[in-house]
Amino acid sequence: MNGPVLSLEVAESADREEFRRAVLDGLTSPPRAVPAKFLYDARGSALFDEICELPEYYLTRAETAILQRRAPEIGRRAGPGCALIEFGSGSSVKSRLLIEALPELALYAPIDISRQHLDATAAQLRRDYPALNVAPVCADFMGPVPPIESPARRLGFFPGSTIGNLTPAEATVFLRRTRDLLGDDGALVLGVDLKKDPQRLHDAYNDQAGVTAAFTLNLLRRMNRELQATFDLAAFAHEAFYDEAEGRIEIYFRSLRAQTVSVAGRRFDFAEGERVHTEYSYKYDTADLAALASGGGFRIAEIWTDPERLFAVGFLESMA
Ligand code: AVI
Repeated sequence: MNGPVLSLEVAESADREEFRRAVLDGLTSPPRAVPAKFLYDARGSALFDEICELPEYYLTRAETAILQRRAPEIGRRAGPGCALIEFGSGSSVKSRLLIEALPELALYAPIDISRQHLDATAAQLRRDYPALNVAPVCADFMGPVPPIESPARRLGFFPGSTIGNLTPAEATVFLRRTRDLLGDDGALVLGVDLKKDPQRLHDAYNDQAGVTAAFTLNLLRRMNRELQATFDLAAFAHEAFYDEAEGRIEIYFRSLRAQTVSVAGRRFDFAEGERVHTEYSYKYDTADLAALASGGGFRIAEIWTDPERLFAVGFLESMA
């Protein structure tokens, strides 16, 4: 009777062990880093939702406006009866724009690492679209995804410039795997943040209200709670800047003084000013996007941008 609860507990302890290993590895070998995916515990996900509403964080608004305007064209390009597969679906807010625009949609398969998020989202979508076949897949989209059973043409959806959080090498691996999942006649709707005035980029990751700082420092809170760490949150600061040569935002937490912190029973010394990397957020221009697409096995059929050219949504088709 208590099977599902038990399996959730097993999954939680496996997640915690993965977190423990990643943090210990990341703090032991220089340059120190903790993978970005660990930023998204329940509080981190809620903080990220707040980031999306910030005046400085134009990405979500710009992309939503593009999708609203271009949804009919996406529907025409995709054709009737396709299966929509979303990578890292979260609460599937943007996917609703596509669900409503895709004619005779055969299936919607949101892929997300969080079982709770996935189940809640699927239940809500089934209520809102009773005729829609919702087939959630609980998986890390960066790893192998279990097979999705549907003979329909596949349309992938990877919005939010989440691809920007991957290094170019990781992004290429992701796209190649996605190309295989989508098949020879598949297509991918991909959102990317565009290169622009560095100040505008800087402001988007250093908001006045300090929400992005809270998002970064929440990782320390999570280590304290889940790994019995002793981080003093007041002794570390969020740091984010745009590296123009690399075309990416880099995000770190920085030690404000020399200190020793215990994590999962191990002690780590931090020098004053020492940084631990948490995120990259790569920015693209159209040439970067074309190179990224072709390296991943796709050709660009269309690129749409907003009037200020802040953000781009590409319609990519599988190359044979
Ligand atoms: C999820 N991802 C696309 C965000 C970004 O803009 O790179 C994550 C983020 N980190 C701080 N602010 C936003």
